[in-house]
Amino acid sequence: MASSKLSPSLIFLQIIFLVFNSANAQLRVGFYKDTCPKAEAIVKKVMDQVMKVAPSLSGPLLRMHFHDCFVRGCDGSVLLNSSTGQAEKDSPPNLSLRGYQVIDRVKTALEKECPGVVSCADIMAIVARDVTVATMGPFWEVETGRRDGRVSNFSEPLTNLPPFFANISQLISMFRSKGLSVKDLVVLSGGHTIGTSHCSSFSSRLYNSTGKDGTDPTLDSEYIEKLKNKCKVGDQTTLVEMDPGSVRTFDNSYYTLVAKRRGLFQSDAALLDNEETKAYVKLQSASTYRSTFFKDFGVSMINMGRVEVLTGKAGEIRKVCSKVN
Ligand code: HEM
Ligand SMILES: *[C@@H]1O[C@H](CO)[C@@H](O)[C@H](O)[C@H]1NC(C)=O
Ligand SMILES: *[C@@H]1O[C@H](CO)[C@@H](O)[C@H](O)[C@H]1NC(C)=O
Ligand SMILES: *[C@@H]1O[C@H](CO)[C@@H](O)[C@H](O)[C@H]1NC(C)=O
Ligand SMILES: *[C@@H]1O[C@H](CO)[C@@H](O)[C@H](O)[C@H]1NC(C)=O
Ligand SMILES: CC(=O)N[C@H]1CO[C@H](CO)[C@@H](O)[C@@H]1O
Repeated sequence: MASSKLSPSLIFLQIIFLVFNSANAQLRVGFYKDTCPKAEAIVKKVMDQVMKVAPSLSGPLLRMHFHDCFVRGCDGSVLLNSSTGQAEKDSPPNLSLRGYQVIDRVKTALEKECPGVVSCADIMAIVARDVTVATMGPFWEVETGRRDGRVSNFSEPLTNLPPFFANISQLISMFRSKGLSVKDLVVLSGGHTIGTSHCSSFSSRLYNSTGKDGTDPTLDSEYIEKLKNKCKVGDQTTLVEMDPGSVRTFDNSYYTLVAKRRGLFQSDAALLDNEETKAYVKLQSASTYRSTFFKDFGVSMINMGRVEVLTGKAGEIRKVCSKVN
């Protein structure tokens, strides 16, 4: 008797719970399990092809997810085009962002299989994981369920992305403002184990700093000579490997470099100016056993992938990643 009286109210409660729950929709692993079960396999298939012919896109594609997440959250806004040159992608910090066509290619493949289902923001999160794996880095389960934003603003990257000359307090506070910890900062900086940089991102450390002959006293002097050979004053185009010798291998040698004062950017060197980040650099540089960094990187990438996301009914699922619907 009691149960038959109770069940309508239980159903009512359940409906309330469902409504409440979808309004507070969360990212989760396997979000597309029912709506596009092959989504991740399709991304991987395209990425396997891309990595075969253009392995140098691994760095730019990992970086792209970071740039997306730090500006308006991971909402795909970094991909939007502007006819008047006023989009995020037109802003100076984007300078070396490349690989937009790869995202378009993945999107086209997904639209064929399940039109209007998989967001561009999720594609970037999955691609960032896949390029990490392709460079022999760690695998992690990517949470999905992000939706795409409709706004892209030229000036926001300048205020939201940490600049290469950021000091440790700026780095910590910019990460904190995205809900990311000091540990996330030092772990995610390890992404600089792959990829390249333009001379212009560090040449002030060679020619226009506070030490002898304008060099940066926090940068190894032998390394400065090597870098000066590659980057002459005012060079805006030359690319330099950030982790020389293993630029296409995701490993912990970034920390060995930073510990030896061979981190390329001021922001890399700054990790030695805080007890917690310095301890992490030392720990990882001393170990040949890289699994703690690998495991940490997956955790911090998941944390970064949660920054200010649009879920549930917010935003949209773009049909073409460079255009709002
Ligand atoms: C902590 C603050 C960070 C700063 C100040 C910073 C700065 C930079 C700069 C200046 C470049 C070189 C751009 C160029 O001149 O071509 C670069 C490249 C790169 N960054 Fe960062 N970054 C930061 C964090 C991150 C994070 C969190 C990731 C990803 C987890 C990341 C991944 C990369 C990758 C993979 C490249 C190489 C891109 C390529 O090969 O074109 N960075 N970063
Ligand atoms: C968007 O801009 C990129 C270059 O940033 C270009 O390759 C692409 O064709 C543009 N897409 C559209 C739909 O205009
Ligand atoms: C872009 O963002 C800035 C700073 O948040 C704001 O002042 C400006 O109005 C925005 N521009 C557009 C076109 O929305
Ligand atoms: C970091 O840079 C900011 C802004 O330029 C400055 O106000 C601050 O004093 C610097 N902090 C350290 C520890 O150098
Ligand atoms: C050197 O740095 C100063 C400020 O620190 C700047 O005003 C100047 O333009 C820089 N010179 C070059 C050649 O970049
Ligand atoms: C790929 C891309 O859109 N790059 C742009 C980045 O921003 C500069 C201006 O700062 C543009 O000239 C590039 O075209």
